[in-house]
Amino acid sequence: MVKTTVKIDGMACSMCEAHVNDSIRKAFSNVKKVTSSHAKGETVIVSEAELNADAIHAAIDPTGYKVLDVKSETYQKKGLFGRFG
Ligand SMILES: [Cu+2]
Repeated sequence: MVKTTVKIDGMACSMCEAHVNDSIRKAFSNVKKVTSSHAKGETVIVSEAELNADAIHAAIDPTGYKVLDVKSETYQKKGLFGRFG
């Protein structure tokens, strides 16, 4: 799993967040989870494979919001039993 953090300029409310989330879900079929925050100006995407940064731009650009930065990292779900291991 890969966690992608996208810095996005222009989101002002929860409607904007929903708009961005929808665009990401439409653009990528392997997205498990997408969460946007207009307060932080970022969208966090969890997907099975790394997302192409150009494709993220292509998905967000038409919405009118601006992608400032895309960062990917390996995502490990912290299991309940992790602390005992
Ligand atoms: Cu809005």
